[in-house]
Amino acid sequence: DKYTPRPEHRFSFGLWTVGNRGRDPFGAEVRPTLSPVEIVRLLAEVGAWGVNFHDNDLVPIDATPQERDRIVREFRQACEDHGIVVPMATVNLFFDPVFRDGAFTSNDARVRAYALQKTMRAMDLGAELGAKIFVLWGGREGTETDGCRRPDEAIKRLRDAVNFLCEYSLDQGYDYKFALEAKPNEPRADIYFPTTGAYLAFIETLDHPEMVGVNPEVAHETMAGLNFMHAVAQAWEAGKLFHIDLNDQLPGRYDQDFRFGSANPKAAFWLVKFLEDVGYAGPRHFDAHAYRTEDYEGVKDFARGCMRTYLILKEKAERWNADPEIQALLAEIKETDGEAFGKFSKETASALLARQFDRAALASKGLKYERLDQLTMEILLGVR
Ligand code: ASC
Ligand code: MN
Ligand code: MN
Ligand code: MN
Repeated sequence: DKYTPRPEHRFSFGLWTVGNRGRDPFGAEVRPTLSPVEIVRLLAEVGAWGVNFHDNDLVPIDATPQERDRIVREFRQACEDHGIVVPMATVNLFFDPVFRDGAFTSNDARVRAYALQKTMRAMDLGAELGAKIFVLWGGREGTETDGCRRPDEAIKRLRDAVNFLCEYSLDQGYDYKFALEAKPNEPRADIYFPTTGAYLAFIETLDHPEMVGVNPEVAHETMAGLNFMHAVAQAWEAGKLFHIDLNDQLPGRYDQDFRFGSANPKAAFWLVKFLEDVGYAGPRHFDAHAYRTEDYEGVKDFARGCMRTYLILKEKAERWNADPEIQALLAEIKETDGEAFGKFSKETASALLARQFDRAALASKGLKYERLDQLTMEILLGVR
């Protein structure tokens, strides 16, 4: 039907998402391991377009070069057999104990060097499989005690690492776009660069700012108590929305990574509407996982649900854009939305200084946003 995912929707999942085994800080795995090849088969079955991975989702950290080559060969074959592409790759700089106090920002220069080497190898791996986007999520780049280092030192270390990696990508001809992913906390008590906006400011200080953008995640911005769509809009407006991690999250909780749209469907609606209205053409990546209650079939329900909800909300956005009453309200709002002051000149400035404003009149008109929002709700609730 019309909610069936198709390749042009560019829906992707990480190996670690549908492959998530339900382990949490209080309990062990509840689902068996799926091999990368089995995950590719599952993704094809549910109708996804792409698969992404951290280096070690695909190749175990201690694999020999021979094992690596066999794994890559089999994975590539599975992707070809099932028509699944690899749009993005990333590096795991958080799981191994060596990164317990950070990777690129560690105080130990040997750890920083190892993190860089591991990332270069992950870039090699991604490039071999066709990835054009490389995500960096610094899960361990943070602190429990700020006695350990000054945060501005951490910023300098991260800059040195990203600059090095940009040069490596250029030198190898990989043509990567890097996408930096913010998160405020978890697994560290505090993580550096807690929001997408923080990364947007940092990017401008790099040697190759044009190669680096952001990968905002619904859950992460929501954990910080922020409006995710606003963060996405800022990234988009800056030309920096290189990738996106879709999932869902209730504010004030642990990192939930719920099925897309399942916690706050209204926020998900505004997000989908934004992405579709502006014509975002990148991958729609789901960085989420099934509830711990689920078995293999439940994992498929989870994955299908992410994509189906996206497509339902996309249809709702089209309905919103075509709704005559909503359009009439928007036209009313737009009525006095013209140029406010133009470009600065001595003339425009003195004209503006001389202008009289009737504040009371300006403040007296009802804006009908209650009506606008109720119409939105009725579309979302399926009665309009
Ligand atoms: C990533 C990414 C995250 C984390 C997390 C790992 O690469 O985007 O949010 O790693 O999903 O479990
Ligand atoms: Mn998350
Ligand atoms: Mn993520
Ligand atoms: Mn995550």
